[in-house]
Amino acid sequence: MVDAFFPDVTDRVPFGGLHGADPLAFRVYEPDRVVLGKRMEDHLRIAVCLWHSFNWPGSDVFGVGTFDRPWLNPAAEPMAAARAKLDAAFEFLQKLGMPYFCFHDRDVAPEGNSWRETQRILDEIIDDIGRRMSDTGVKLLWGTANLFSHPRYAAGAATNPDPEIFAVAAAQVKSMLEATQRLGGENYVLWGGREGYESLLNTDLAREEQQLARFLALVAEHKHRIGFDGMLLLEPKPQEPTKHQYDYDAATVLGFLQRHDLAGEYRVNLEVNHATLAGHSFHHEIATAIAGGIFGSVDANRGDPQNGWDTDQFPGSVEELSLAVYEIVQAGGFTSGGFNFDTKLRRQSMDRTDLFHAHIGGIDTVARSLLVAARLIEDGELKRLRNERYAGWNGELGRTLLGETDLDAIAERVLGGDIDPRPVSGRQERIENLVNKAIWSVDAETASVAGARAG
Ligand code: XUL
Ligand code: CO
Repeated sequence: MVDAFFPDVTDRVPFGGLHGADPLAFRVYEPDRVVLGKRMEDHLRIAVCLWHSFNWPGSDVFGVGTFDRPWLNPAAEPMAAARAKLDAAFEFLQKLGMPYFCFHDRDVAPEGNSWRETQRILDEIIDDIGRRMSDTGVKLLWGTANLFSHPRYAAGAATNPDPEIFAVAAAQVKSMLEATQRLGGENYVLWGGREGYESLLNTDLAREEQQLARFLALVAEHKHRIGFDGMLLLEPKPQEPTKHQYDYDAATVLGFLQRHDLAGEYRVNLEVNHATLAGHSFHHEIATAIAGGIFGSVDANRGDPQNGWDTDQFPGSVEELSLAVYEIVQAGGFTSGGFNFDTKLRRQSMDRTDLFHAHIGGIDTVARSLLVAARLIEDGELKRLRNERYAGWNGELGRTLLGETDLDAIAERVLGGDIDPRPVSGRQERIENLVNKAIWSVDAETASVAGARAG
């Protein structure tokens, strides 16, 4: 392999097992390990994101970039820099051995001086990406358009008070949706970065909702016109950068889709830290989307319990992810979705090699969560206890209540005395113990089996 940008990692990151001495080896993630009859890689469908990992210099609101990223040198010629960035990203993807990546149009292609020039640049870069994909076998999990960085989008894209900005955003999504299709992308994501408000004093909520629905209907119509067969995914987030974003959480998105007859067209891409910002657990967001029939894909990361903003840290908590992965696997697993690492290094992690350490640890956390989920499914007790709790609904009374009856008939049965309910335990602590047991037993097994396998 070429060692242009990541000389500390000379070959593909190996599996080293729990006791392996190499910090640049996976301790749990083994793509070919079969879990519940399916390869780990096929369960998880992991993607690396190009924005935080390759297009962000480590700047924050108080300071400039700190990262060692030669391809982001502002003095470089823009097209040469864009190609160097792709060299770095594909070298990383190959060495990390992940099957997928995700990107925004603006992560890879700078804007030109006119819309026409911007299109020409994007076209050229998309061809370049296509060549690298066929050279390496890396695939595109999803593409998306950046409708939030340029000053024109300060007041939103689809929900902007100016229809000219709606039009530019629509043209941008059309071209990025088509680029995603050209690259064989498996999904297309719309995160409403600035679709929300800063102040209600200058905002017409009803009008902005209509605009957003119209925009999404146009995108869905175009998807069918061009025959793109991936899923369209909305990414809920409650706030940041705006004070309030319309795609607040999974339940809000579901209600919006149903109000506008779009529920058959869109599903959701759920992000861990966005769930935290909305005051939910990630488990809640996943379960809500599955129950509502709109679950699609995941952006893996985590927040910091002490911060109220989107820190996008690499996943580190098996407790947080296991139950979400349990719901996903239990519901049949991903179709075209996957685990996209929408994750940022800390600003002090300035070495290029830090990107490897961060992804390796995060991927191992997701892999361990899959093993815990599989343990819970194989054990069956969690499902059995939950089913048992609702068993009455399968009986005659339950079926009658959900079928043909009315309040008079129900009240008559209650008066007749054959209904005499006795409260029963929800057994929450017993069930929580089951989850902990699965985590501990996977840890014990990882220590022995994976250690032995690594030799
Ligand atoms: C922002 C965020 C985005 C989307 C893609 O919080 O998550 O990066 O995933 O636009
Ligand atoms: Co995201």
